[in-house]
Amino acid sequence: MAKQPKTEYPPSAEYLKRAHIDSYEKYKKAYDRSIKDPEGFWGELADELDWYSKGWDKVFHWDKKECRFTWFKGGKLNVSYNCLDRHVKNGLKNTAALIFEADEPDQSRTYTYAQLLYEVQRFANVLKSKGVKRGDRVAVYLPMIPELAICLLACARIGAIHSVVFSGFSTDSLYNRVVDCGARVLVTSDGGFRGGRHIDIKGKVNEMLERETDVETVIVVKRTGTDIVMEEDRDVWWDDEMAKASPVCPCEEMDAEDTLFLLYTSGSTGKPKGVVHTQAGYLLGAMLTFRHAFDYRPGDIYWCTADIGWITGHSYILYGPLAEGATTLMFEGVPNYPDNGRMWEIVEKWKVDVFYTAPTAIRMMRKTGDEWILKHDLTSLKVLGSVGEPIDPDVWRWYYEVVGGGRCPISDTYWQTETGSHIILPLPGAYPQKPGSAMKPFFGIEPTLINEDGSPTKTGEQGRLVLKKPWPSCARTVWNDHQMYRQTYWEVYPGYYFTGDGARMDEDGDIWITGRVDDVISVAGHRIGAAEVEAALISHKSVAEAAVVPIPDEIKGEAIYTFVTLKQGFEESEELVKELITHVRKEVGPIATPKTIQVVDELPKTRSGKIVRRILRKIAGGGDGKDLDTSALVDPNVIGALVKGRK
Ligand code: 7RM
Repeated sequence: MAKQPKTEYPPSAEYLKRAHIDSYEKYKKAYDRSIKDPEGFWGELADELDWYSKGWDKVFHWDKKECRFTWFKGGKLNVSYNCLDRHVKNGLKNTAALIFEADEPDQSRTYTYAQLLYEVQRFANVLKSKGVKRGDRVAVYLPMIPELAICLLACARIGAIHSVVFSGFSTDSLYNRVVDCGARVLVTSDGGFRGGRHIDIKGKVNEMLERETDVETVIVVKRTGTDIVMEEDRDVWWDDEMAKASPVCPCEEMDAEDTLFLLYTSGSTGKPKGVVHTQAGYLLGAMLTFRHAFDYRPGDIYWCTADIGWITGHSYILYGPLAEGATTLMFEGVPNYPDNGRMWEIVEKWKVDVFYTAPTAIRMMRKTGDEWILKHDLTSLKVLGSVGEPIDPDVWRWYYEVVGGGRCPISDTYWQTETGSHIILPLPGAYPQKPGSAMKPFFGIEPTLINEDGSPTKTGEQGRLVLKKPWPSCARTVWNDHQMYRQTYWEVYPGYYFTGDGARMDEDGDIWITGRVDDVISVAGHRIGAAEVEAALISHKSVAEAAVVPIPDEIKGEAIYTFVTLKQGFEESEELVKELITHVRKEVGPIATPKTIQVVDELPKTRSGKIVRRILRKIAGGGDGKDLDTSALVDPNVIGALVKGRK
C-alpha cells in the first residue's frame, strides 16, 4: 500500500536554534497584542528604525470614510539611511550588502555596506544634478544589475519617488507607466544579458520616447556595450555622470507618510494601477517580515530569485534585507544557463543559507530532474521560501525533500503588491507546517473569510479573503486615482480590505489560498489583467471582441487562453493567429503571450451584453459544455460551437 504522505512538518531542534520565534505560544502572545493594542505594538517596534524625530501624535490614524490612514505621521526618517548609513556606523561597513551574480558565472561583484553607500550617494548627486527634487518621480527601466539597487536607494535618499517598470515589459506598457506618473527622468541601460543572449532595452526606450512624454533626461547604464542610439541633449551615460559626482549626499528628512515609491500592478480593469507605498510603515513591514519569514541571522547569505521589477524584489531583495543589515544576493541570469544546475551552483558557490523563489520555478526545477540538484552541495541551506502562487502539496514535498534535504522549513509567504510585505506566512520555527498552506497571519493582520454576499463562511469552506484593518505596510492609495483605490480595496466589502483572492480556513485556523477570484491571471506568478490582454487584442485591426481566461498550466500555474471574434472582412488563418500573438507581446510584453487563440463567431453574453467569462473558463479548461449554467445567456446555442472549436 502507498505510504500516506506526511501532513505536518515541525521544525527540527537544530532549526529552533536560529528561530526568532520558537514556539506557538510566543507567536500567539505577540499576535494577540498586535490585534488588541496595535498602537502600542507598532509604536514599540518603530524603535527598530532610526528616526530623526519620532514626532507623531498618533501611531495610527484611520479615516474610514475617505479610506485614508496613516502610520507614524509626523515622524521623520530616511529609508536609505536606514538601509545603509546606520549599518556602516554600527560595524557592518565591511560586510557584504549586495552580491551580484551575473549572467555569466565568472563575473560576480560584491558591494560592502560602505561601498554601496558610496555608490548611492554619488548617484543621488547625479539625480540632483538633473534637477530631481523631493517628490519628483523617477522612472526606472533596468535589468537585474546592481545599478538598479543603487538607483532606487539614491531616489530614497533624496526623497524622489521611484517607479520601476519590469525590463521585460514592452514599449507600450513602459509608455503608459511613464506617462501616468509624469516622470521627467528615466534610468535605463543599453541592454541586458539573459542566458548568454543580449536583451534590447534602449531600443524600446527610444521607441517609447518617439511619443509625447514628460521625460527630459535619460540616464543610460552601459551593460552590454551594444551599439545604441543616444539622443543628444536627452541621453547621458551613467558612468560619465558618476565620474563627475561627489560621494557625499546628505539624506532628506522624509515624513513617515511621504511616498517612497510607485509600482504598477494589474487589476481587473484594463489600466494598471500605480500602487503607492510610503516610507516608515513600508520599511518596518518589509524588515520585520524578512527577519521572521526566514529567521535571518547575521552572517547568513540570503537569495531571493525575483526581479526587482516586481514587488517581491522591492521588499525582499532590496528594502527588507538591507534595512535588516543582511547580505542579499541578486542574480541577473536564468536557471538553465549555462546549464540546468545554475541555481544550485550559485547556492553551493556562495553557501546560501536562505533561498526564496516561486512555485513556477520550483515546478520547472522538479521537471528538469533531481540529478541537477544532487550534483551540488546544498547543505548550507537552512530555510526555503515560496511566493507568488499557491504551492501544490506535492511540489512542496519535493522542494522540502530534494532541495531542502528534509532539513529546511518552507516559508510559503502570501502577500501582494498592495500589502507591501508578507501578510500570511508560516513562522518557520513557531509551529509545524502543512504543505500547501500559507498558515497564519503576520502581526497586525486580521484575516476573515466571507461569501460573495459578505456573510461569513463556515470552517473549511472556500470564501473571499478580506482583512479587517490597515497595517503599516499597506498601500495608501493609487497614484492619481484614490477613487480606484477605494473601490478596489475598501468598498467591495465595506470596512474590509479585499485581497481579490479566494481561500479557506481549516479547523486549526490555518489558511489555504486558492487563487484569484477576479479577472487576474497568474502566469508564472506574474499578475496579468485579463482586461489588459483583451484591450491589446482589440487594438488590432482585425479583432472585434476578445475574452481572455486562464487555463491550468503544468509549469506556469496558469496560461492565457483567448477567444476572439473578427471584424467583417477578416478571416481566420494561421498567419492571423500568429500576428495576434506578436501583437499582444508587443503591446503588453512577452509575459502576456497567449498560449492559445481560438477564433469564434460569437461569444457567450448576458442580456446586458457582458461576456460570461465563467463559461469561457470552463470551456477553455476542457469542459464539454454540458454541465454549464447557461441561464444568464441571451443565446445558449453559442456553446456548442465554442466547445467544438476548442484548440
Ligand atoms: C508577492 C506577489 C499577488 C497575488 C495574490 C495571490 C498570489 C502571492 C502567494 C499567492 C498563494 C502565496 N505580489 N500569491 N503569494 N497565492 N500563495 N504564497 O506575488 O501583487 O504580484 O501578486 O499573487 O493571488 O493576490 S503580486
